[in-house]
Amino acid sequence: MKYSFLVISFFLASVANAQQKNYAIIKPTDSEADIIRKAANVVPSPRQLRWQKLELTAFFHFGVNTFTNREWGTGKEDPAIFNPTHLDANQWVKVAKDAGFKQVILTAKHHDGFCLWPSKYTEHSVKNSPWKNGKGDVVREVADACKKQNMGFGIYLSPWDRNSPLYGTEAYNDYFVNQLTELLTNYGRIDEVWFDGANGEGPNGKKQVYDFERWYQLIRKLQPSAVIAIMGPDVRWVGTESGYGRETEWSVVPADNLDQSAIESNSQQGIAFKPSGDMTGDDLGSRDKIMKAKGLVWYPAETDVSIRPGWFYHPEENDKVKSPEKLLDIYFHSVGRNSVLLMNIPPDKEGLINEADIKNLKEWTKMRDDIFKNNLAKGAIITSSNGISKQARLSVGQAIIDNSYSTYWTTKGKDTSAVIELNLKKKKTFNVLMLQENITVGQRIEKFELEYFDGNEWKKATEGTTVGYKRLLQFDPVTTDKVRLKIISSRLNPTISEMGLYLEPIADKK
Ligand code: FUL
Repeated sequence: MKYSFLVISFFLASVANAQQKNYAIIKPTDSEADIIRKAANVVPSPRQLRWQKLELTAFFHFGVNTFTNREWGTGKEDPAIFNPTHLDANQWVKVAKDAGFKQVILTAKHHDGFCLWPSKYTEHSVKNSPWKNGKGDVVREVADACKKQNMGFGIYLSPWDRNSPLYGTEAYNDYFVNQLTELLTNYGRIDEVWFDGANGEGPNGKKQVYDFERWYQLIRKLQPSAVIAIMGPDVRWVGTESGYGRETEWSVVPADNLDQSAIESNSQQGIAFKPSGDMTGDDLGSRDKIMKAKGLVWYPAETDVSIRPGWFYHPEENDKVKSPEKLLDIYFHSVGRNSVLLMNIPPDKEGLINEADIKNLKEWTKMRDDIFKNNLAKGAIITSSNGISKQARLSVGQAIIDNSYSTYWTTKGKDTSAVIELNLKKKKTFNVLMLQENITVGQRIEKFELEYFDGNEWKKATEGTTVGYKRLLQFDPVTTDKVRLKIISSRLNPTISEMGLYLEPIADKK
């Protein structure tokens, strides 16, 4: 067999990317091939790409509920109950950083309306609490800790407010804009704004019609690099709070409300409205779904889950912190299923992350380190009959095991299937496969298989559907000196940025 290593300058690839956008409008006259081509060329906006690469983000649910031992506050709490004795935001951020998280999100205001910063627009805030004699600002402390420790910082601002007397009237939207403005202008860079979907009744029994469009525009203006999550245009809720994402997870999904006029004119080739349509079913982006679409958007999944049964700290849950094994399983089924994992680690009444959580986070981190420190594909001789490397000076093989996301393998011509063979040079045992597509080109792979040579014949080790930013698969251990990745189908040319083979030590179950 002849292998050809065609090397193409990276420059050409970046020129192609410049024309790609995070949406595509489908015309009634588009053929099946047109729709597939459009779907394969939808790419993340720069803010979405930065967010996707974080992989792990941490949630801090903290507020009056921490002191009342509730999950949803009433809005009638006395601010005097908010009194953490040892609040240390640097400890929160360090715990998260040590566990591999790259960004944190703080509940600046939950449904009770209590603000963790001294907002000018309400009395229901830290300014009327005994904590630091009413001079404290939790948002400031967490923002500063993130800056100091080089971590991303995001805010959760609950649209539902059970305290504000304005809730249920148009004036509440102004109130919300005022609070958002405080948060987006006084604390440096904000990387994520998280809007929850809850829309209950306020103190006057009325529900609010939220003016999301106005809030999105404000965020784009004041913090253009922030992603707006869940009730927003950039990041989609995966659809469950279990920590387990979809097996087949497309970041490109149909949107019913794509309209050229609603598309951002300024930057990032992105949309500025929340895509509508089915965002919680089992199949969001298959060929069948996209064929019926009016438009397509890059709308990636975020998997939120709490390390404890509740979102807020409750002392009686100290022995119910998820085990390191459970956290690892969640990691494989969230980050490993083309999603960002947003894990909640709620600080306790003292204002510290509890020892019980720290212990399990540490063990979980060690387990991940033990698995992923040693890529057994490293040093392999890699060949693919129809492959090319999209980076000058790199061979096809080097591009997928060089630990650099931007260098990648793809196919020549118009090939949508391919085989990449790895000669490991000596027998190795592994039971985890890691694959990454280069999503700056698009998400394309629809079906793949990993095979190993057992000395006589090729056998299947594992198989999967979508890859996206990252796919992890666990399987029964195999020992071999040769494996091949078969890309069986793809929307246009597939890409692989990185590939890994790892050995997950199987726990002694005795
Ligand atoms: C939910 C809220 O009601 C919970 O309290 C929590 O904040 C979770 C992340 O979102 O909808």
